[in-house]
Amino acid sequence: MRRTILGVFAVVCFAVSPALLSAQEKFVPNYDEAKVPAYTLPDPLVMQDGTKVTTSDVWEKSRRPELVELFAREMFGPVPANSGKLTWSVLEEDEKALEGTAHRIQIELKPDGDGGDRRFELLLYIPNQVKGPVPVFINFNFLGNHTVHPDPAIHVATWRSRDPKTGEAVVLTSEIARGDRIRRFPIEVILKRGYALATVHYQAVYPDDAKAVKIPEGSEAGAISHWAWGYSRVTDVLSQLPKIDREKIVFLGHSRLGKTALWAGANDPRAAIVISNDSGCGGASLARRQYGETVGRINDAFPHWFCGNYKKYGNDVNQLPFDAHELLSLTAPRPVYVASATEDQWADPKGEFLALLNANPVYQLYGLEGIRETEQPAPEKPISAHNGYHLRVGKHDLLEYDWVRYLDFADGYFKK
Ligand code: GTR
Repeated sequence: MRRTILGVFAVVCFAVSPALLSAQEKFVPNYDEAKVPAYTLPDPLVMQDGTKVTTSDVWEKSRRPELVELFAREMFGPVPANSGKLTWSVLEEDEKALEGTAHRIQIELKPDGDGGDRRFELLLYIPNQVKGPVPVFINFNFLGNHTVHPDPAIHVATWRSRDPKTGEAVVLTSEIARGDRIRRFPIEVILKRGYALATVHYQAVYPDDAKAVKIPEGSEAGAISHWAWGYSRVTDVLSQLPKIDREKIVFLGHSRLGKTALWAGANDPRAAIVISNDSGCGGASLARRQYGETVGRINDAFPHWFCGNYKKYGNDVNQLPFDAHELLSLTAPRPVYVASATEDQWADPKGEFLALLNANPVYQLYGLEGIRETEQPAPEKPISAHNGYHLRVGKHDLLEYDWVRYLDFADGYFKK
């Protein structure tokens, strides 16, 4: 089989990058729990000026905005504003797609405003067996809409990126990759459960290219904020579709897109549930543990994901005015779900669990029980109260096992 440049690109960037890059840069991750340094987490319920937050009202009026502003200024840069003008049009649709089980719609979005001159395509599948508006998962994809399912009608993605061998700017496209990423998108399973799926190729929204995207010093938005902007523009469109229940929109993302889903959900109240799948450093895992990938390492490898100010913390993570538990708490009072994988030590599964645990006090302000367990649960023993967590056996990935947990969790919340 002919391998295209896309195949090579995928292998280099998504399969072996942590080990490869760390060897090149001589970064040695710590995987020894005994070597995790002592640390003190910032208290989500204490304002920068020392005032204690004791009510949900004060949280919403003062502390929450303070934290959003701190994350925007010191880590991600603000999510670009939208002028409110959003042009979109249906490029293709089939009410009897996937053997009659689904309504497939491919929509072109041309948002206006600070987001700039962009155009990207949303692929949407809505289950046919359900009468009335359905809940929807938004989950952006890494390699193009046509990689999420073998459905021959899905438009093939093309995007500008870099030839991994020569470093030259090229336009990437690949028909061979059609359906290659189906393991991350068990669409039939999702549809059977009565949920719609909305996906967009993340690089159609904003390039993931450290050479092309130069982040200045200060707080200008990094790539994660631009991708988060994309989640909100998709929400703009979904909210206008009669077949979609706009009160039941779930933001989900894997890895760098898990970081994105958390930040997008923090900024967009229309996300009813936020799910972080293996998001790790810069997402759900506690930076102060310095286990696996660290703030210093992520800034070296992916400087364009975050704003310039974040670089200050590479050598002294304890100076960060927040940690991941506070990013998670920005979802409150809406539920947040965090998932880890046993072989994804780079993302620090324990640090992901501890961040969720330490978001509990914010949920308690609302009389909600975040999670009950204080110890990380055993592999494949999912837990949930208002929030949820599981540790899947296996590698850094988003698989059907994870999806079924998310569907169960969403059922529990939406069907109450
Ligand atoms: C890794 C990166 C992680 C994670 C992952 C991904 O190379 O170190 O933070 O985001 O990429 O997005 O696949």
